Amino acid sequence: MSKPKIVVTRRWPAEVEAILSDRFDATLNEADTPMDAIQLAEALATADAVLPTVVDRLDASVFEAAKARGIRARVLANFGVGVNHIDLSAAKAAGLVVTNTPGVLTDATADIAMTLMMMIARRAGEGEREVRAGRWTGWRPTHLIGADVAGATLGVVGMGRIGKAMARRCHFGFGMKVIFHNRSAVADPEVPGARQAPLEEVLAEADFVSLHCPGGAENRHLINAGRLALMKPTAFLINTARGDVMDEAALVAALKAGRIAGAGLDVFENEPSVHPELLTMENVALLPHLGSATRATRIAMGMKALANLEAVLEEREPPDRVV
Ligand code: 8YV
Repeated sequence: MSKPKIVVTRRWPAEVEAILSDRFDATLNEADTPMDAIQLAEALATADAVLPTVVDRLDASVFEAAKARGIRARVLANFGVGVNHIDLSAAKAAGLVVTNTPGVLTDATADIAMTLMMMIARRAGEGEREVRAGRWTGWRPTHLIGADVAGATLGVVGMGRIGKAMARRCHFGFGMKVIFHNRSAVADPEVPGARQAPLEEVLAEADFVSLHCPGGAENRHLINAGRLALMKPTAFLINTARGDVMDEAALVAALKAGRIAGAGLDVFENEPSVHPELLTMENVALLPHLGSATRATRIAMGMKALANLEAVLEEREPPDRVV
């Protein structure tokens, strides 16, 4: 019996690619270049499964183009938890199961949110740039004074797995208070004293607001000019969720006007481009979407996608079905 045909849209960890090549007739992306809409439609029309990542824009037109040729694929086993790059209703209508990889990237992503929080609170990027540029003139009492995290209030927007992991780190590790917003009631926030509140209240009270809600239409520009205006001028915004959750132009305007103190960003509205004014701001820390970028996490993500893919192709219910 011939092996099922799969298309892996980007390079995956070598350990996982080896398993995929062994078990499937796998087309790997040796050059690791992003696939365009035509290539994605071709993959859906010719393979039994497609394994995309966040950079593959699987919108309705891609499914239409594939349908015109006849869709062969039965599953989109996404490498990652966020699926806002996939038009889920178009995928479902095209007869595809969509799966993701929740759970395995929780700690790695919360760690990057922590990294950004510390970078912006203690002006680490600014200080590092100064040292590297040979501009450091020596210690002085008023040099690069930052903000304390101990005793400060963390505001979590989206108290799912990653939001809770961030809250635990901040509370148990750094002695921070936690207030959070979540669209449904959270029975166990896993942090003593953590209080669920409307978004506006969280924004107004927090010293560090950290975004952990899904991207996509429902949360597009959730953090807009009006909501940024609710934050304290001394408060910082951290985004490790999705770029479209915040209005990047409104964020730039708020930073320029000093309406908030700074921002730590791992995700952007139009990755990999970053609003040019953000690049010039010292009170902003910028990372290239590193949330899940640890070796063990990326392998675990690949193995989870593999388990989902195999389940669908073997006509079992996949562990992480999205639609
Ligand atoms: C991934 C992420 O690296 O899982 C997610 O939603 O944002 C990242 O951790 C990326 O999405 C891979 O597709």
